[in-house]
Amino acid sequence: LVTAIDHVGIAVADLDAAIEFQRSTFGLEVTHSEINEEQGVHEAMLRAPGDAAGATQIQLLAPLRPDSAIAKFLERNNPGLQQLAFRVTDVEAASAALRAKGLRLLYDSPRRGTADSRINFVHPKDAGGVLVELVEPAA
Ligand code: MC0
Repeated sequence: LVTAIDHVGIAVADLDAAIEFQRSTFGLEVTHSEINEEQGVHEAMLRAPGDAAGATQIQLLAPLRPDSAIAKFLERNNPGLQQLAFRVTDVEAASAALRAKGLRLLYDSPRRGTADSRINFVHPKDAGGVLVELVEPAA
């Protein structure tokens, strides 16, 4: 089902401060940044300098508004790991396969994720307490 670990998402209050921390402390580099209105996030993707394209990245997620998933997460947990994202080749097929195993998917049909990927999520209560994202990268 899963072809790679696409990224690990960290909820942060201040995106610029978090990028600077990852850069100056661990030497990570920003590869991409965007605002996703539907998800209510301003996000940045970072990678280790020695990694090839397609390697697992770190995603920093800052809230755009108080009613967003990230704002709610920060209120409840403070900054920290918010999600684990698995890469798949077909997000609809992967979601259907997981539904057939009795797992709850958050969306009936995929939504738009980073860089025009198509995404869905497995409810954390059905995935060992971890919010699992399924990512089908843009063609
Ligand atoms: C909530 N829970 C979590 C969790 N969020 N557990 C692990 N990891 C998380 N991130 C737990 C709560 O503590 C609670 O446990 C239980 O799940 C259900 O909580 P709830 O009150 O019913 O639900 P909410 O309101 O906390 O929402 C959780 C939910 C939400 C996962 C449904 O965050 C959501 O819709 N997430 C999907 C969208 C998202 O995360 N967007 C931001 C990233 P107890 O034990 O207290 O019952 S956007 C993104 O990722 C895009 C840009 C991309 O990568 O392409």
